[in-house]
Amino acid sequence: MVVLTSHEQVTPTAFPERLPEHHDSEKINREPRLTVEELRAELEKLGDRSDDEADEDTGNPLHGTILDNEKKTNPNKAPLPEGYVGGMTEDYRPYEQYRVVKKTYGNSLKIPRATLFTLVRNEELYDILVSIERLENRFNGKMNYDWIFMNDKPFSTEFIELTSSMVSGTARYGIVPYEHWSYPEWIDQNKAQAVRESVKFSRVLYGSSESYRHMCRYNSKFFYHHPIMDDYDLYWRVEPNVDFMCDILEDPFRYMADTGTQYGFTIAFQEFYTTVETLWKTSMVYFGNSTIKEQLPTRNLLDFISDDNGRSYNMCHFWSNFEIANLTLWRDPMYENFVDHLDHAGGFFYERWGDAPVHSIGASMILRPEQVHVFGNIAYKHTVAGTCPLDDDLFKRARCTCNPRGDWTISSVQHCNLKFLRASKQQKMKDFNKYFNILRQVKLKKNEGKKRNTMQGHKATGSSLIVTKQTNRVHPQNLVGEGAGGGLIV
Ligand SMILES: Nc1nc2c(ncn2[C@@H]2O[C@H](COP(=O)(O)OP(=O)(O)OP(=O)(O)O)[C@@H](O)[C@H]2O)c(=O)[nH]1
Ligand SMILES: [Mg+2]
Repeated sequence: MVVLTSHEQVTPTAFPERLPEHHDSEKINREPRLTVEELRAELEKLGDRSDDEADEDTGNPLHGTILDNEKKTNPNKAPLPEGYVGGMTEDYRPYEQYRVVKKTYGNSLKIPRATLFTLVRNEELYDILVSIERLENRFNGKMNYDWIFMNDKPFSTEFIELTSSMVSGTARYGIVPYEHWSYPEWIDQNKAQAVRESVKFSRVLYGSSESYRHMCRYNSKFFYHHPIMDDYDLYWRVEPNVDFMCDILEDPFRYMADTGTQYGFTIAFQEFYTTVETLWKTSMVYFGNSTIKEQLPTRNLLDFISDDNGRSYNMCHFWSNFEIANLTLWRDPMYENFVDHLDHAGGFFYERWGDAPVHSIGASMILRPEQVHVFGNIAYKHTVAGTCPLDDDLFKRARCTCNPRGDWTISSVQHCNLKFLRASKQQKMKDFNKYFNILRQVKLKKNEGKKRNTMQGHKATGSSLIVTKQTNRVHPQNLVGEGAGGGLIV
C-alpha cells in the first residue's frame, strides 16, 4: 500500500489493493490550487509560442520557453496537494511543461500508477476535446485518472487551458525530447527522403509524411522512457476523435491489474502491405535467434499474426490507437532489444513501419495468450472501425448507442479479431453467436439475391450462362473501410 505525502517519494509495489479509507472524496476534496485566472497567468509566463516560431530554432523544442533551462524543469510548478495519492514526485520532471492538479485528484477505487495517455498536436485541440468529453462522460468522470498529454512541440496556452478544464483528474503536459523525434545517425536521410517522395509511397496512407514516421518510431520505441511515464505502470492510449458508445462499467485498469493482463485492445486490423514489406523478415531475424527463442513462452500468439506458423506475416495487428498496456512489457529487454534491432534496420524511415504492427509482433511473440485481452465490453470507434458489445444485458446496463451488427469482430472482412479469439482461446461475448448468425443470414440472402439477378439478367438477354472464376484473394489495402456487413468466416 502506498500513500504519498507531498514530500515523500516511494516506489510502489505492483498494484496494491484498493486505496485506504481515509482517501475518500470528502477528505481529499479541497480547494483547487489554481483558479482559472491564476492558471492563465501562470501559462502566460510560460511564453506561448506558435509552431512557426518553434520551427525556426535549431531543433530543440524547448528553445525560448520557460523549460529551456539546464534541468528542463518548469520553475512555476504547481504544488501537489497534501496526501496526494499516486506515484508523482513533487518536483516537475524534466520535459514536463505544465501540470494542472484538480481538487478531484483522488478516487478510492482507482488503480494507483495508471494514467490516460495522449500524443497530440496543438492543431488537434478540438479533435482531442471530443475524445476527452466522451471518455470523461463514459468513464473517467467518476474515476479521475491522470491524463498525460505529450507533444513534440510545446503546448499552446489555449490547449492547456481547454483540455485541463475538461479532464477530471490531474492533467500533465510533457514535451518529447529532441533525441526521440529526430533521425538517428545511422539513417541515410537522403534515402529516407527519396522513399517519401517515391510514387510507391505517395499511394500509401501517410506514405509521404515525415512526421508520421517520427510519430510511429516514437510510439514504438520511446514514449515509455519519457520521465513523466516513470510515475506510472499502466497507460491507456487515447487519440483525437475517438468515441466510446457505452458506459464503461468495469475499470479496465483494475481488470488489467487483477488478471495480470499485459496488453489490452479492442480492434485488430490489417496493415497496408507496402508499409511493412520487410518488417516480418527483420523481426524473425531477432526472434529466430536461438538465445532469444529459448526465452519465448512455449505458447504465444504467433497464430494471431501468422497463418503459416511464422513463415509470413498475415498483416493482423492490434489497432494501437486504443491500447491499454503495462509499461513493463515495453521496458523488458526482450522488447527493447527487439525494437532497437528494428530501428537499426531502418524500416521506420525506409518503409513506413507503424507502431501498431511493431507492438503487435512484439507482444504476440513475447507474451502468453492469456496475458493479452480484447475488451469486448468497451464500445470504441475511430475512423473506419468500431466495436459494440455482443451482450444484450450489458448493452442495456451500459446505455449503449452502437449497433451490435456493426461490431468489427463479426462484421469485418479482415477477420483479425476472430483470429485473435481463436489463437488466444479467449471466451466470446455472451451473445456472439446470435449476432454472428444474424450477419451470416443477411450475407446468404444477399448472395442469393445477387445470384437470382444474374440468372434473370441472362434470361432477359438470352445469353448463355458464362461462369467466370471468382478470386477471393483481396489485397489488404483494398479492405480498409469495409466494415459492417462484410464477409464472415463460416
Ligand atoms: N505531437 C504530435 N503528435 C502527432 C503527430 N503526428 C501524429 N500525432 C499523434 O499521434 C497519434 C496517431 O496519429 P494519427 O494521425 O491519428 O495516425 P493514425 O491513427 O495512424 O491515423 P488515422 O487512422 O488517420 O487516425 C494521434 O494521437 C496524433 O494526434 C505529430 O507530428 N506531433
Ligand atoms: Mg488516429
